[in-house]
Amino acid sequence: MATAGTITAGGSLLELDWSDGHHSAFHALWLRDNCACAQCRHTSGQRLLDARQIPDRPALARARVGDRTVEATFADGHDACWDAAWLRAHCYCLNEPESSPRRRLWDARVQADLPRARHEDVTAGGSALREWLAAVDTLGFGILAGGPTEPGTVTRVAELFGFVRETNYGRLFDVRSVVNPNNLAYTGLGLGAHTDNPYRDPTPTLQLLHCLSSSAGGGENTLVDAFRVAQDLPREQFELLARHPIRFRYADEVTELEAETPVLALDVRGALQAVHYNTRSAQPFRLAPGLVEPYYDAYRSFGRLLEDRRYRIQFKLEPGDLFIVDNLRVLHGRTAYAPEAGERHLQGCYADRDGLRSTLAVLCR
Ligand code: OGA
Ligand code: NM2
Ligand code: ZN
Ligand code: ZN
Repeated sequence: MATAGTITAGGSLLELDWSDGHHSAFHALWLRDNCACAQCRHTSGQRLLDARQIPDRPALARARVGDRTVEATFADGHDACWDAAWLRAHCYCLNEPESSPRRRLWDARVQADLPRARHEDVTAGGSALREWLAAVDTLGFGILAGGPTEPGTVTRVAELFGFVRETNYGRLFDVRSVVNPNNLAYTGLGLGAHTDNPYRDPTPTLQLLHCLSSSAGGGENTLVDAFRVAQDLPREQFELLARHPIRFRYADEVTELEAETPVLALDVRGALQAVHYNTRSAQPFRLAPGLVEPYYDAYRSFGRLLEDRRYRIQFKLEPGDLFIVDNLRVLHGRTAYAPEAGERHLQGCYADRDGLRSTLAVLCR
């Protein structure tokens, strides 16, 4: 791996050449902070050394570069060591290509190749579970077909990979038409593409919906990759939706939830991180007068694209079928149905992405 090493800059840098032709320069300070010796790292992999204990500008006195390990002695006498492959993998020089995100954006054409698996295969675990979770991670949704119609199945599926996120709607909730609904989900009305619970902080990152019965006509589900749609927004409209937070709210007799977030939330690098879109719970916009019209233009053009046939997919859940979505990326909706003309009963629950990714990583070991 490492073919040569030289201490430079008065002991403050270690330059390494690698067998893949790459050249790295590690700061002595960084190396000391990441020393893998038994004094600095616990066998669990957790750090014993605290960056506050390191001298401000440690200097390297000597280095020995081996094929598998790199060792060095610091001027204060500390003998340090690192795994060579670990150092190569953690090189922080800026000419390295950014690791490509696992995310794969999609549009309506994904209908021809849905991330769909059989319920019994995935619940058996192993490679079928791994492949399905990997698809959910990259595409932001997945379908499990042909499962049982037993109530409570939805939380058992969440427990295959993570933990149920309990909310004011319960550990699981029944989605069917009821008298005096506290949420439009509990009617036969169509629901435009939306993310759930944007009024919650933090918003649940996964939602699962499982079909117990669906004899009523209509009530088909729609999904759209809002990250894909956001790519096609004119730049000024994208910026308006990213720079101005709006508020979402939900209230009933025992609950009053409110959260503020932009429709398009960006990370510190300026890349899209999360979408929050729910016309039912969005609160009146508070915008500078000069922004009211431009903001509405952007909000409505994004909302219209979310329903555009070019981007969205539509399917009918049969009893036993289930889908999961990344609730900060893939929006879900349903077409209207007539509650008098048959039964439609879904059960849903929330869960979180970190648990799913953890299970996926363990299955990939
Ligand atoms: C929901 C929802 C869709 C459906 O309950 O949040 O979006 O198919 N339901 O009923
Ligand atoms: N339900 C189905 O987030 C929302 O308000 C959508 C959620 C009520 C749990 C509906
Ligand atoms: Zn050490
Ligand atoms: Zn919903």
